[in-house]
Amino acid sequence: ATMLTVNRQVLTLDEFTIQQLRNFPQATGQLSNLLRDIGLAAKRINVEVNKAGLVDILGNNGSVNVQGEEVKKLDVFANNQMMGVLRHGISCAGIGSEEMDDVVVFDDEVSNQSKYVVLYDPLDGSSNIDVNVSIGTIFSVFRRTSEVGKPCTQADFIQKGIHQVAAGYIIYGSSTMLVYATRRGVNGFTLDPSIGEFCLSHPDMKCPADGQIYSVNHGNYFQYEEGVRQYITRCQQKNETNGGPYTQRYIGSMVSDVHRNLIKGGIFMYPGTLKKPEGKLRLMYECNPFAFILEVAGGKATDGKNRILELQPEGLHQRSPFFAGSSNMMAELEGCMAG
Ligand code: P6P
Repeated sequence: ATMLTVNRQVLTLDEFTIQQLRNFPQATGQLSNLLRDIGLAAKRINVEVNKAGLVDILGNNGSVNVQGEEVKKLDVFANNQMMGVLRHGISCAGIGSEEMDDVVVFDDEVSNQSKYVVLYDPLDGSSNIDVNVSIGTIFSVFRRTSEVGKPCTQADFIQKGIHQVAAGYIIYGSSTMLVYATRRGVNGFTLDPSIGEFCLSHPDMKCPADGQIYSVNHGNYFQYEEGVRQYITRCQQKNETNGGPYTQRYIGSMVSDVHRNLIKGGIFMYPGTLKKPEGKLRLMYECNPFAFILEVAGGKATDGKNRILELQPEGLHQRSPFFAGSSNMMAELEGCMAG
């Protein structure tokens, strides 16, 4: 059983991951180290994100990333923080980032001995930075398939989501939270600035099977396929007699929308459109991590037809339509999509 407190103190992330290690002696501790490293990067990113409004760190730095999007300085900073802690740690052989065309193989003596690789979006929702809307960091951890001791390879990163060892996100919101899942469960930690530690605030998170919140960008409504439009209409027609009324919430920051639905129940949709049939969200470092977290918490995640975690990736930055959240809401959506 997981202790929630030690001597009546709330467990910190470090104590929690070490406790997990004690409960599973066969573990090498590499994953615990990795999660602590990510927690450190998150604390450093959090400091800069909370400096909203200071010109020197906000605004565009003029460059454009592999997605063709204007890069904001905070994106670059967050990317460098994640890469820095993972490269200097002892548990990661290389990384793939939303901000960089190709994977970065660390290829040094210690890193090559690591059994994990990490994919991440260092600061998702960066278009929200300048308007002070909550943003987040998303990460996905795979066990490498290449030989430990040698440099990792591109193939180590292009794996089905079902093979993720862990996945999580940090949300820089009214409080700063780190949520991560392994097969054993989903746990949420809230940053306590007075001690600079993430503390276990949401043990064993579960996504309610039912919800009354649907999240979608109505601006694209007439570009969505018929089944999606039919489901949206159903949401709008819910009332006290059929499990409603529903409310529509769309923050435009995936981490915020999915985090709220994970806690309260709900469904998040980023469907394909006529212009972008594959949708906008990235499979490897947005859809896969959230699909893993939601499934461990009892929810579901599909591309409209297939389970996200079963999709065979082709490339690092490919997109996928994304529907995810409460299992009963997903079942109703699937009924509409089946036509
Ligand atoms: P749209 C933010 O830019 C992001 O990548 C996700 O965080 C968010 O869910 C989505 O795009 C919003 O996209 O097209 O609805 O503005």
